[in-house]
Amino acid sequence: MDFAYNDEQQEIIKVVRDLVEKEIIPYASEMDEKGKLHDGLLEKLAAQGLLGVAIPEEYGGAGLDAATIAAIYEELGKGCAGVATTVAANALASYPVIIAGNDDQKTRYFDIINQDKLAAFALTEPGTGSDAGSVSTRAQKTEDGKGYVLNGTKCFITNGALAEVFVVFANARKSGGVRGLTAFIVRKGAQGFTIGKEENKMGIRASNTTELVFQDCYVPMENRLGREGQGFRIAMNTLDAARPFVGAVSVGIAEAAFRACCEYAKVRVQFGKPIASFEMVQGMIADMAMQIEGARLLVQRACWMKDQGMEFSREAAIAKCNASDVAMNVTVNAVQVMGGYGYIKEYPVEKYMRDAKIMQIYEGTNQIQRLVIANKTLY
Ligand code: COS
Repeated sequence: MDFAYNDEQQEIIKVVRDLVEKEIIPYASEMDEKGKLHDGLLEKLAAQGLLGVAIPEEYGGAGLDAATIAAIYEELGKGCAGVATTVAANALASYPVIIAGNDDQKTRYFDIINQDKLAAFALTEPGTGSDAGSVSTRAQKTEDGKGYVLNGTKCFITNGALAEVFVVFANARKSGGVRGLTAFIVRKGAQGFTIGKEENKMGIRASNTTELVFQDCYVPMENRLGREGQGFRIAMNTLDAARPFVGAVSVGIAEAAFRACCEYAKVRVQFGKPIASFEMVQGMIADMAMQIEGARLLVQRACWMKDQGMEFSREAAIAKCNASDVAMNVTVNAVQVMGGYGYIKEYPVEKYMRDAKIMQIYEGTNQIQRLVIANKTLY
């Protein structure tokens, strides 16, 4: 067992940490306020290869293992979870193609991302959240059998208005159900495909979240990923792969909030002493430290299992669920330690608290994670 990052991982972490310190932290509050990325930031993230971390090397990506990707996302999470979400959505949208794409699809799709473009994963709909199999966007095969026509609306899609390319899940069976779910690659600007309303969110405000609307949108057969009806399995495998990364961003948020409140506790004097010297505050600090260390290890274990080629969907759910609960708990307590100063926007911890909340919701609510964990444990 080895708990240390190797030299290459340490080098990558250092590069990302520098980028976070110079290009993200100084603008995090402004991005949160404005609800968008700082001008030029995307290009800087792309220049470091951060949009293609999951893309295999033979297709021009970094081909990093999951453990290294998680370490990168933790660093980004420390800086701004909205930025981390934007970048991580590219990995989320890369996995369906890694899992089910043929050589031609991989070449075409990854070429787009390698040109510093964003991608998006479109599963969720207004009526389809936890029950992922209930997708009502319809994919009707054309009479000549050469393609499909998509009709329906997706919602809460990260990078919706920014992405150049999308993986869209639609049902090829009129009767619906998980066995009809099918995955498609759709390009921005495809006829019949428009970007709907942009959401005004509580947290991760630097990231872009929109609806996607498909009205008689034609998708050629060569853009279907895998077989008709294979979409549910592709979506589940993708979410398994991506969930530890939500855990990693959560650890980053928790770590940033933890550091901020520790620094504050050491200089905030009440009753003639720094509040860090009070045992009730120390108890909170110790609990936060234990939770963060544990969460990081569980994230890294899930990634390690994936990298070893082991079955890891239970561990992915554990990593995501635990780390996001930790992030919520730690950020709430960081605000508590900082009192009134924690509650105002002059300090970053209230943002961490807002950002942490979505980690318990997206890529499968923590109720769904617990369901997966219980089912995989019991049966
Ligand atoms: N990997 C591979 N296959 C999986 C799988 C996984 N992780 N989870 C389920 N499957 C397979 C099952 O084996 C089953 O296949 P068979 O019918 O051949 O046996 C099929 O998929 C249906 O599985 P199940 O009956 O368990 O599906 P449910 O409809 O009950 O849904 C949950 C299962 C709830 C786990 C799933 O819908 C889910 O993950 N929901 C959350 C969705 C989500 O994360 N949304 C976030 C938005 S996208 S960012």
